[in-house]
Amino acid sequence: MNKQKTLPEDFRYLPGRLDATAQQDLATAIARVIEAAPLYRPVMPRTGRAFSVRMTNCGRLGWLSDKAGGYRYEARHPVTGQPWPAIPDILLTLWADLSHYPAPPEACLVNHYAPGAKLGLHRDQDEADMAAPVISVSLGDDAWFRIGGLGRRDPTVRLLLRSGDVVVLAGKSRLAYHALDRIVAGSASLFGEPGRINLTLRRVNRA
Ligand code: MD3
Ligand code: FE
Repeated sequence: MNKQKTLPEDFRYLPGRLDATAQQDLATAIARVIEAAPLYRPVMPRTGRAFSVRMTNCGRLGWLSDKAGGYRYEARHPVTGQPWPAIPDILLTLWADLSHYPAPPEACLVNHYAPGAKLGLHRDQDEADMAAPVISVSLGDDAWFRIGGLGRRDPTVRLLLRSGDVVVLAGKSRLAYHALDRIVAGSASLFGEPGRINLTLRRVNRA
């Protein structure tokens, strides 16, 4: 008997969905997003402990977390107080092609992993509309990702996410526990420096 886990149902892994040119165009568009809405380091509710990942957003709504208010979506950047910049067209097209959802994404969370950064095991459950998928796009260095089931202690399966890979979390995989264990610093040359950016397209409210 083995407890080898398989990927959850309704989890779509699309390796190399974006070619080198599309990755470069998207990296340029995200650099502009970061100029308007600088990366910042969120802190966890109650403990005030800082995330190792830096974050920002584009779209009407952005995900954030702080000590007093906890996890939530807000229309403005917590440091600049400005509305988030628009979601780049490349990402809107990707959502239209892959989401099977009748409305555009409201939020795009931008996660930046410097060498050593990680994201612990969690579920994404701050959205009111669980019928919409989450779509993830990886850029830059390779990263070891882990996904399990609906229970925190369910077995997990490891996947190396590489630049240009797209993952669609729909249906039964939408509430699966997952983690980003580590990046493989220096494995890609897209940014001219070590690091990884992950973009997650999200629907927050019901369409
Ligand atoms: C599975 N991001 O932002 S992307 C997150 O690489 C997050 O930055 C990781 O987990 C990263 O919440 C993983 C793949 C991913 C994204 C969302 C999911 C997997 C997911 C939502 C539900 C289940
Ligand atoms: Fe997540």
